[in-house]
Amino acid sequence: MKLFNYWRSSSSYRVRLALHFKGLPFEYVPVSLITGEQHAIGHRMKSPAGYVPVLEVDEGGAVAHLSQSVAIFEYLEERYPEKPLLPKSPVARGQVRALAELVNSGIQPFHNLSTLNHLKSLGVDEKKWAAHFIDSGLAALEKQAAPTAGAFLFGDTFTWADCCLLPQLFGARRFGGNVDAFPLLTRIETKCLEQPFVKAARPDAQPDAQV
Ligand SMILES: N[C@@H](CCC(=O)N[C@@H](CS)C(=O)NCC(=O)O)C(=O)O
Repeated sequence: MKLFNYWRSSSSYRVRLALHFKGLPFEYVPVSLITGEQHAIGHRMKSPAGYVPVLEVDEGGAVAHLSQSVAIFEYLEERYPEKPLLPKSPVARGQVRALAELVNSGIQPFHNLSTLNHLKSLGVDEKKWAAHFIDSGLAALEKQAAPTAGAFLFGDTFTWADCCLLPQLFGARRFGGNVDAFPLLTRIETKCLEQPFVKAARPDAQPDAQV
């Protein structure tokens, strides 16, 4: 598998977490969002929206390009079920998916690069906009996770919810968010960061990192 991604992109970080958790080898292909490589024709053929991550998979010679981190989670879960990132019961699976979607569709799109660039062009203070949605989204996540959290965001094993949490807190700090306001989320982040597979997926450990 090849992962077209960018070290600081939160959706890319989510997929790296899933791949490293499952112990799946992959080739890291950097796509710089700073120099605009996501808009190059070659990349647009893989992701017409011009987004990372894109996972290239080769199923017996049939090459496919999967975009959207949660759709990639689904593929990895079905294709490599041995180390699951979802619990067993249908209700628990729904709850984990809901936590992941709170981040995926309820927070990240509001601070995506193209969203912020467009807001800026309209004269909106894009940093205030981003901070608002990050803070309100994390507040909702803290509340929604509380009844079912354990050592991790859902129960006592690492799930898709954690794959979304870590990059979102990383992004929140980038945008100056006050993550200390969310003690449950930061407690779980500390636990996650102790895991060796998480260390390998972190933005600062990637070959294109500029830290
Ligand atoms: N919902 C998508 C989001 C993909 C996405 O928004 N990627 C961002 C980086 S995190 C991107 O490529 N942005 C480039 C741009 O906006 O120009 C996912 O989960 O993969």
